[in-house]
Amino acid sequence: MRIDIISVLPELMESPFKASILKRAMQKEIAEVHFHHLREWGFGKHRQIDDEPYGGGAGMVMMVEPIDNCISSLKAERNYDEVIYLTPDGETLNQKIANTLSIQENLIFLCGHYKGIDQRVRELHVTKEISIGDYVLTGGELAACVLADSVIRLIPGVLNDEQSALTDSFQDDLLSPPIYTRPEEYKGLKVPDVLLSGHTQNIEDWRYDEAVRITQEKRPDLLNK
Ligand code: 6GU
Repeated sequence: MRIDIISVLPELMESPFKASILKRAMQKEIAEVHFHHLREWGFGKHRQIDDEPYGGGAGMVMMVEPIDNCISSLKAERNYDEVIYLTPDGETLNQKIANTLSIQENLIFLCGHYKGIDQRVRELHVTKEISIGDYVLTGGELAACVLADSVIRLIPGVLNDEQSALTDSFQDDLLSPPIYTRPEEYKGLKVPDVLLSGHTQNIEDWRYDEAVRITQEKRPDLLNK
């Protein structure tokens, strides 16, 4: 998978791809992430990329032409499955969206800033709008990292069997059951006997029952879906 991320602040997004599982995905060439500094497509000496809104009002608007030129230059190189605009008014990211995107080949992520982008960028290029939740961030960059992480880890070969995404919370609309490691007892708190029993079926049943109980307690909305 190739992800091209367009932003005015690409430096905000470098470290998540330089550690742990995402780093390994890059090294194994299962995923590649390319950053594009929108300023390089800006106008004039100041590389202008935003301007005042028609009709007045507070805040600046990201201009259509630099973004159009940047996206068009990428599209001239390869076909893209989706052009995703990260915006608080997009569809809220969930595991199903991540699953769907994880089987795509080429994606563009466009990070919004200021008051947002000129509407004509949406009309010309954007095929999907995604938000990561009902709160406002200063820009789409952190959301782009969250989206990229949720998608890249699902690509076959990124996680090993032990990390398998199939047992993730949300993959079956259940939260994960409690987990324990050594020691068997700590400050009077004991690991449940069943986990020490070696009885595979009982362990599996216990984990499922606990997952249902915890989901009922914390996120009953998931059970009612
Ligand atoms: Cl994608 N962008 C911004 N600026 N704020 C957000 C968001 C995105 N998702 C949730 N809040």
